[in-house]
Amino acid sequence: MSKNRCFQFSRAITRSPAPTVVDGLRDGDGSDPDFTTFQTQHKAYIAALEKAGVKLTRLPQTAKFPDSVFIEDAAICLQDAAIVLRPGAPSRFGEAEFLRPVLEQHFSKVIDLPGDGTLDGGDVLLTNHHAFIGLSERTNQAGFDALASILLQFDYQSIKVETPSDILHFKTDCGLLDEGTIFATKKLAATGCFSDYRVIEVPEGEEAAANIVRINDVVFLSSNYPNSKKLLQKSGYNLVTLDISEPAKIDGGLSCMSLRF
Ligand code: CIR
Repeated sequence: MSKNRCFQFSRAITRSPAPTVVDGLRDGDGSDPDFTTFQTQHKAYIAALEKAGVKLTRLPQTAKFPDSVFIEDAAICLQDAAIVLRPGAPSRFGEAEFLRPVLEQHFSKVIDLPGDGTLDGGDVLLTNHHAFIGLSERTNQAGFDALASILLQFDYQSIKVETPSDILHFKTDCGLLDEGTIFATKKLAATGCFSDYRVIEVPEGEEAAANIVRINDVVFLSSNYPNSKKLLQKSGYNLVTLDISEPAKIDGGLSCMSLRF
């Protein structure tokens, strides 16, 4: 096991947005993303991944699944194995099976989530030894049980968290900064789930900045959150800021647009 399997990555998988992304699921009735701007922002995200040192597998757009650009929700990639999930939203259910052949090209072991529970990758935060798994509208107890038993084989102890009900995914409100530090909203930190970790709280009013992603030496942060930027820079992190205004219109963040391993 490498020392920091939670953020040292050599590869990543992404999927290009399809024009149907404008029909992506969202909480509430916010405006549709602009497809052209979405594409531009996705390209910048891809360039940043490559600059961070990962070799990319870029999958083509899939009009059939409007939310498939948010590839993180369909699978979990570990060092030696991938887990095909069962996303909790009916329109996203087929994304996981659709991704399976690609995972088979990269991993000798591809495991299907057993049982009939549902679980979105956005509800799972991996550290070196723990898997925080948030119960949410998408992830249920059966999904938690199934994933926790698989992850145990790979030396992850799972920690179940009741995600506060107005948060879509567990990772909507947190992200890993380093092996011992988590950036989290006050609301999520208040659940007490991160008691074994140092928590840097997202500045008040900038909760949407919480979904950061650490890749090798850099931390991706959404642009337009100046207080978060200042705080993380002061704390010694090397930041890359990315404009994700269009994914954000359909509740997408930085972590969900790639699978890293
Ligand atoms: C959805 O509601 O499923 C998508 N529109 C957004 C998914 C974002 N995924 C994530 O944060 N892991």
